[in-house]
Amino acid sequence: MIKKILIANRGEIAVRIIRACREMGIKSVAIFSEIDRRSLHVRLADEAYLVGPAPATQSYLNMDRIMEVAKESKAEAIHPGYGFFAENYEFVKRVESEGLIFIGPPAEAVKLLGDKVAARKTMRNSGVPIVPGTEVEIGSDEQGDSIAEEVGFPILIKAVGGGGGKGMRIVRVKGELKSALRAASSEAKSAFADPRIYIEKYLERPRHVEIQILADKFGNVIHLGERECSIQRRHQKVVEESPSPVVDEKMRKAMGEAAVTAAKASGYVNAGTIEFLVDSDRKFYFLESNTRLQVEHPVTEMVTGIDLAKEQIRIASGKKLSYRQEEIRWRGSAIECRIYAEDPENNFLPSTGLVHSYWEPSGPGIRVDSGLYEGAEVSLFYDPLISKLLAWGETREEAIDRMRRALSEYRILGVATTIPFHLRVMENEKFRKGEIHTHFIEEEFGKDKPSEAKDEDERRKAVAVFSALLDYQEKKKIKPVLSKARSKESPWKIEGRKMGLR
Ligand code: MV4
Repeated sequence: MIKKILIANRGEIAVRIIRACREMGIKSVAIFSEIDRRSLHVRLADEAYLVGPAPATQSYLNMDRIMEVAKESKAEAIHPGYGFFAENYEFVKRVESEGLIFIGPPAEAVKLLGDKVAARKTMRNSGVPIVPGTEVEIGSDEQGDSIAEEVGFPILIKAVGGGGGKGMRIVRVKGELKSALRAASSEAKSAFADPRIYIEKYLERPRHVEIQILADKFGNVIHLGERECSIQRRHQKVVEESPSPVVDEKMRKAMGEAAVTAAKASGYVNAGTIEFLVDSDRKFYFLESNTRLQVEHPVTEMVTGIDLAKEQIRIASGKKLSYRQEEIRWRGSAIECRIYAEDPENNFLPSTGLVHSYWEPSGPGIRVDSGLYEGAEVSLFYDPLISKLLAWGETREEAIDRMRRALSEYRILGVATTIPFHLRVMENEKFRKGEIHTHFIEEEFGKDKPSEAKDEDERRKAVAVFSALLDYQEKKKIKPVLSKARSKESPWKIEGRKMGLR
């Protein structure tokens, strides 16, 4: 077994991996930037090394420095978490060539699946259903024309090097095709340094359902069922759950088998995800794959009881899978709310500042994966995802009720968060019925939100301001606000002056 792992990441995912290491008796090495000195991942790791200034390009994306730390700390393996170097072919190559273990798939699988056209080809050849479209990049306007005719409008132009929604263009009529092909290609060139584009049939309001897989180095591949990820806003996932309200046992088996085939066809090893689009007839099509541990992996952990981070480390150490497919059992329902430091009242504008008070929810069925603590600083340097709140229940209804309860207990003061928005999703009639798709948020919350929800936001804000004040008084040992009520001046004004606000 690997004895020491460098975690090339920060925040909640670094904490998650350090926890797995600690449980397995493996030493953990954290890296941190100048503004992350006091972070939770630094405090929890066995060792921690400064890698550079706050901007990620100079710290968490500084390949030379990270390799240097790996050598210096005598780590045998590197876990990339998600984002940063997690799906970077050059990084995986470098790690492999320096004789270290990359905790993830082999470089060649990262390369193959990162090329969307090559991935589609691989899937088609092995019988995994793909969205109708091309398995070649578009070479000319004429070729684009004939393919679009064949596929039928509307079509979607995608970037070969893309993914995650960047550089896509919907074309509904033939007349718009030529200029769309041009625009998409130049966008792809500047975004991914790769101008190649291809065409797919555009599916209206599909669901996004993905399958978690595990593959060891001996060719054993199993799936751990699905995650429903349709609730997203501008290609940023907001809520994920397992099981999906549309997937039954038969469909899970069919999708799971397709995902296992996809993994085998691409020489996949370690934990991975195969994404599918599901249409209104519940037909599913391969979309793309994610060659990493995903943000939403805990919903699968909660329904299967399998620790995915630990399983990744075992696989990378050369162990066989701990489970056979027949041993996988799913129990109950799990939901994740991704809490972002963004202001839902202000068009989800990123919010920054000092987290001056922090109370996490707990109790039955609740899990919090976060790097937050009182005194933490939320900056614009990194991803705005600050916490993942998960709820498990015997039924989907119980999971939703627990999630509402936990969201209402959660207090993060000092930065605006998406907690109030999540409460509105949990209370939404269509969400509760499981009637969700990839355009759910724009359709349900695009317009003015209902006034009741507004009142609840106001109430929560007032509670937040008041508890911040009480908290401040307690720390400074000053007299309570309310004892000032006799004064002619507003108590808020007096307290404000004391706090130096004036
Ligand atoms: C699609 C699609 C409809 N038809 N492909 C967006 C992210 C990228 N990974 C693929 N995406 C889509 N591809 C076809 N042929 C709709 C989307 C899409 C989407 C997919 C998954 C989750 C959220 C989405 C939101 C908007 C569009």
